[in-house]
Amino acid sequence: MTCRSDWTKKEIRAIHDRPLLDLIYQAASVHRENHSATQVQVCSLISIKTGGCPEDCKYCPQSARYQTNVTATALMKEEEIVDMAKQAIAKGATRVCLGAAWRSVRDSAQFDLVLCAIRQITDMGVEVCCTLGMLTDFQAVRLKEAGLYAYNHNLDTSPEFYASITTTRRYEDRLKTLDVVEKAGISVCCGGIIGMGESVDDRVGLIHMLARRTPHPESVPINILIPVQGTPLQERQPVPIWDMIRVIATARITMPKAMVRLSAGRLERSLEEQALCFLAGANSIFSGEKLLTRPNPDFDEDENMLRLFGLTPRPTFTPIARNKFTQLKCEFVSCDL
Ligand code: SAM
Ligand code: DTB
Ligand code: SF4
Repeated sequence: MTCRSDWTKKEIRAIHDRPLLDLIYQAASVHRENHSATQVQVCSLISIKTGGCPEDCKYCPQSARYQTNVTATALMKEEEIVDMAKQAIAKGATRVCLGAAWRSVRDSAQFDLVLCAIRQITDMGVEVCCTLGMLTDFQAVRLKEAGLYAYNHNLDTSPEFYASITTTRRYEDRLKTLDVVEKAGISVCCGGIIGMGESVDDRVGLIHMLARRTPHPESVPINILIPVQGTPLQERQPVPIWDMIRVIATARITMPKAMVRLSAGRLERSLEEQALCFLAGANSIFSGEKLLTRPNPDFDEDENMLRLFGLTPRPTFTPIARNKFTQLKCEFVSCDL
């Protein structure tokens, strides 16, 4: 199947609104044509710098503007990051995502430390992803040279609804960072959240923005809002699982080759509900008892779930062999910051 980037909103809305079981059937068919339907990528998140973020994303417990139970911490030490990654890999993660509550990356000893951690984790033979906020071209090139496989930077919702969620940056800033990432040859991981009070048109609008990119993002995380006490979205009621299934299936049909990641919000969902999400085309999860700050199913729970469904963890995309240039760079920059 060829990947289209000329989707109209009307076409995407028509897919989204199909009779539910018909939609799931179509998404499952597209999934099987483009992926091994028995493999699920198991990713692990490490919050390397938690809280104290100057941005005002209304869903986020890490924004310094809201009184949540998150305590702002300094950037973790390199050895700690690498140790946590080792533990996650030992438990079966094949992709490790490092998250920092930064508005943007600053060229500093802190960034050098992150680069060194990326090099070391890449050497363990897994895909390394990170999400550090906005980037310059040069920073993206340095991340690529360090071996970074992917960069996560979500559009979160439609361009129209975005300003109701975040006011400290514009949608265009997000799009610009995605272009910077792509230009540096780093795989794009970009998705959104459902359950923030957006309309169906906003969900379609988000998928439209993603599915019109050439190429499509290689990874599309779909988060269900975790309403966090102290954030402006604390009172949001959970969305019905059918809404999540429609969004996953629509992402799968419009972006057939993407990894569609069932991200935040799984802890509150039953096995039956998660099984339907996999059937509708999700083929990746975050495992481990913590996301960035919120609880999540642990590795053992997920291993049991995958076994029950007859699914197996997907091997990594990356070659284990280390890039010579990366090696030279790592020796050049001190890793004992
Ligand atoms: N600061 C970086 C940024 O904004 O790109 C990276 C970290 S941010 C926490 C990564 C993503 O996590 C957000 O774009 C959002 O989609 C998701 N997220 C954060 N808080 C969430 C919540 N309470 N419920 C669901 N998803 C959430
Ligand atoms: C993504 O889309 N979801 C992950 C990852 N990318 C970085 C983060 C989810 C965070 C959930 C809220 C928390 O743990 O603080
Ligand atoms: Fe900061 Fe990212 Fe949270 Fe927004 S989503 S407040 S940028 S950590």
